[in-house]
Amino acid sequence: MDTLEITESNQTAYAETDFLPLNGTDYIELYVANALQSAHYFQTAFGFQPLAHAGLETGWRDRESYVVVQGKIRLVLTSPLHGGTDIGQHIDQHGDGVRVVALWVDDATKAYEETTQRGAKPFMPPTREEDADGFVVRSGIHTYGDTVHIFVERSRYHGVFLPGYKRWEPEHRPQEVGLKHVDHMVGNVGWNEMNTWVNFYASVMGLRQLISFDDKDISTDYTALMSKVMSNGNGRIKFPINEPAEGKKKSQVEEYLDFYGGPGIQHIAVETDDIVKTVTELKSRNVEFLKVPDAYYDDLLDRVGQIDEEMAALRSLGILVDRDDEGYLLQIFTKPIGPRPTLFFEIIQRKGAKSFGKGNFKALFEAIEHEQELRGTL
Ligand code: TYF
Ligand code: FE
Repeated sequence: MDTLEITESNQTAYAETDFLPLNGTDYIELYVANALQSAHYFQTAFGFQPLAHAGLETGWRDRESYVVVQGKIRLVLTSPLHGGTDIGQHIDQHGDGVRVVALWVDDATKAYEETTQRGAKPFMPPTREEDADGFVVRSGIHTYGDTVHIFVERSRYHGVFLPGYKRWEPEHRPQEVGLKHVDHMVGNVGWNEMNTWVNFYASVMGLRQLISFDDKDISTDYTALMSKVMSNGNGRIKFPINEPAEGKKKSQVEEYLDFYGGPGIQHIAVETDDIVKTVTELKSRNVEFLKVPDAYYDDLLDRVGQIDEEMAALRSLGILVDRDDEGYLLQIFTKPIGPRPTLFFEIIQRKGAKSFGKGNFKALFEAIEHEQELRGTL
């Protein structure tokens, strides 16, 4: 299988030919039934800080959004204000879920032209929005399912978030938990659709395949999937794409597709530089994580070698460890954050490793199967 590792040396080559330079994730917008309560949850449980609000008070009539922030991660929680909206339709079909993965660019007009010329389905033509704090230009294209990418050009904007939003300053602020930035965002697509979307990200957005593994690597008795990771040249945007594969029982990706009503964002991986502290704090706030069997830790040191963290702490918190050629990583997965077994979060700390925890797939997927069994969806 063809793989292309992005190294220091070919990274420069990309930068020169990059027709779509991406500076990073700008924001992630979720369509949710109750934006106020979702914002409260992300503050109280995950330590996000209140940033901005727009709604009736700011002149919007059909929707309201709360924006929360932690490190460089901005989440926008949006709800409709009456029936019959596209937002309401999205929530009815998918439940609370990610509608927009917004990407920070220097030139949103060029981003739109380059991607639509290469075959992207237009979502929003370049649009200038302004207020007293300056202006932004945003444009957008469709990706898998009902998910869209919005390109955000904000170098001439100095306001709190985007034009039209007001600073949101509630009195009480739960402490941050140490989340720094988005590491990767994974999409689940339909049967045999992985390569279609890999090609989309390559040809339309100029991303390259980072690593790949097939169902022999990652099928356990019941759960099977295939996955390829697409990355941009500077590595700030990493989009693994999963498709279901045949297994003995229902694939976790198929379960997602059934409950989400089609392709969409499966997990958002956020980076911390102290995973033991972050996970301890999240657990004290009742964020629930998948649990691997205790036996996982018995031969952990044999598999990953010497690590800085206390084994006892990792074991008691259920944090997973994997090593690659360049270092190691620590990771843990929340349970789905809503009623449907769809969207969840990953907390990751990288200590040199640039991979995705392949050595953990067996233990992780068995833990997911255990949850599927409890749900009766296997
Ligand atoms: O992003 C990744 O590839 C890892 C592993 O359903 C993973 O976090 C892959 C599929 C999945 C859960 C985790
Ligand atoms: Fe991940």
